[in-house]
Amino acid sequence: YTLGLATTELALHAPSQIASAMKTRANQLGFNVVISMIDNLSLTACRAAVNELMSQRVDGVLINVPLSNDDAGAIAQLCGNLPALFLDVDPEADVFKILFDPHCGAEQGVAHLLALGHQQIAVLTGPLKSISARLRYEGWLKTLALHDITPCAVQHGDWSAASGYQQALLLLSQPERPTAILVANDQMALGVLRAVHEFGLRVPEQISVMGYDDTEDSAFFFPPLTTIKQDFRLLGHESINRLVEHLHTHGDHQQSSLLLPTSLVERHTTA
Ligand code: IPT
Repeated sequence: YTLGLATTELALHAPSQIASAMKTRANQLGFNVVISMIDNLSLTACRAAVNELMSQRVDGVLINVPLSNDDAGAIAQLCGNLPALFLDVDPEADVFKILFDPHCGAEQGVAHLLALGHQQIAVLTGPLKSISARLRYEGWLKTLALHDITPCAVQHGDWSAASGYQQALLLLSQPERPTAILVANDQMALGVLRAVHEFGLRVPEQISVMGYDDTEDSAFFFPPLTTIKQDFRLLGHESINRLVEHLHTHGDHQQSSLLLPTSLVERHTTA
């Protein structure tokens, strides 16, 4: 078999580590994976990527592109009989999917900060065009609201370290300084750490920083990043297994979706 991966920007750490894990698992099973990368977050770009894979006659596709329920439906329709497994959709989306539970991850990050006694919590979300960024943000707000807390400041980044740096400068310039910042991914947290250091603040003594992803390098940030782990190796492994199983059974089995858990990795940016 040849499998196709339609993916969002591979310059980002998470999608590249996911693609790498998929390649590794596919190789073990003797399959090839061809990749088509979208250049902007739009349904048009995703359609183009899937069309490119179909023209290469792949036997199944993996779609790691953030899609709303309607857009996921449109892509599933475009795929027709070709098996398509989605990796970045709403857990409620009515498609064949494998996802990390966004509610679980958001809840774990907030719970950790609350347990440490934080009340002045700022949030830095991912790009709101991304369904996962929206779900993490909603999960944070919901969990904070259960404790009668609203974020003391909110900014939106684009997943990059540069945006984390820029948005953190804004968060830190507000009159009411947060004692903790919830960040929607580790790359932005990297930029946040630089901004915090430039403000002369000590992490974690004066301000805590919570990441999300636990990508390969996060244990080597300074200080080592406390974060919510999404096990990308497991995701890559399971997604290939599921898609291949689906091909073998000719889709006879009900397409069973999988929701993977996240976990808190406590390092040294929270106190
Ligand atoms: C998600 C990452 O958590 C985030 O850091 C960013 O890289 C994003 O991907 C890019 O789309 S993981 C995804 C499987 C929800």
